[in-house]
Amino acid sequence: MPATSLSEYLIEKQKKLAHLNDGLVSVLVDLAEACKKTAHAVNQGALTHSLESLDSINVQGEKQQALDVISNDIFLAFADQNKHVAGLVSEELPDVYFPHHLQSDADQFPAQRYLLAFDPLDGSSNVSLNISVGSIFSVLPCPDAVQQPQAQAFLQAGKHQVCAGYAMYGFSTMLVITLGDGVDCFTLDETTDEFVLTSPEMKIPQDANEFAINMSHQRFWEPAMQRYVGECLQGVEGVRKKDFNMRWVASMVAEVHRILVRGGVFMYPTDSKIKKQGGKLRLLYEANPMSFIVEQAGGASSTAYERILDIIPDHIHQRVGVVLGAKHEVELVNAYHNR
Ligand code: AHM
Ligand code: MG
Repeated sequence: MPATSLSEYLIEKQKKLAHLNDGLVSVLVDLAEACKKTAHAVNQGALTHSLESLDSINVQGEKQQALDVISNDIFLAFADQNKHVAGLVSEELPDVYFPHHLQSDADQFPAQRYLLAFDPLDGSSNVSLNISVGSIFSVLPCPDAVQQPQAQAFLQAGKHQVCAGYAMYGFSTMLVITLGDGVDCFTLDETTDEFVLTSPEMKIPQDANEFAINMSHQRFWEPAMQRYVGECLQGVEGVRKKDFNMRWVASMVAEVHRILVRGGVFMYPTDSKIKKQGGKLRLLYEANPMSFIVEQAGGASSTAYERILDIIPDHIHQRVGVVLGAKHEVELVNAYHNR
């Protein structure tokens, strides 16, 4: 059977999904192009001196890497020329960004308009180590018929996303997307510069024997999280009656991809150290898109207390605790926390 390209896939999906209009297709095609360009920048690595840290600090209070800025500029450039993008928020920008096309063509905007939220380079503390990093994106409907939707327009629960995805820059560049109709994975064929469908209909098994958490924060965890991980560590002799493996890449894209490929559960819970800020991971462009993907693959996603996709955000850079992956494991974590 001939390989299915991303464009062929989208034509087929348009026949099936009412919400997949030409505007949304063009946004998704541009996001895929931005991911290709970012992959190229990441692959060039030390050759272009892009693996260095900068002196600048982003809105999150984190030191920026040169590649954080390069990848952010790549995504902005694509949004600047796509009339279906009404505004965006990025991990690297303090406020809502309005694409240039809005300024140049003030009176005309199309009916099909979307809001983008993205992390242009997630896991960027890994770039100097040549460990996989990725880009994460979320597409929301634009609720207002106003030219420049303000931050309030982005404060929609994640269940309203019309599309979410990530690209992983690893041995090969992969693009994983959901349009609310399952999860499909594409691999970039560098000989044709096209994304080709390689793993359709990815599914996460409901049970797991692998967990991912940064164990160095153990002393700050809530008792319920101590209990859950403690029971995993007891192994076959303990209450869970099975051995668990553990992984921590410190790159959420790589962790979620592993869970889609071979199952497991990923946790970055809130704890006594980061409670004030709500957690480590950002709701709009990390937790929400990954939760949409995981749920569409048959998994579950919560803060350890509530479903992430139900949360109505307070502000665009809100942070939350994240527990996602195998449904039965997430349910167990929730049960321990909600007791
Ligand atoms: P980033 O967006 O600044 O890269 O931060 C998010 C990353 C996630 O990819 C990963 O799960 C987590 O931070 C790792 O954090 P830690 O270094 O605390 O283990
Ligand atoms: Mg990130």
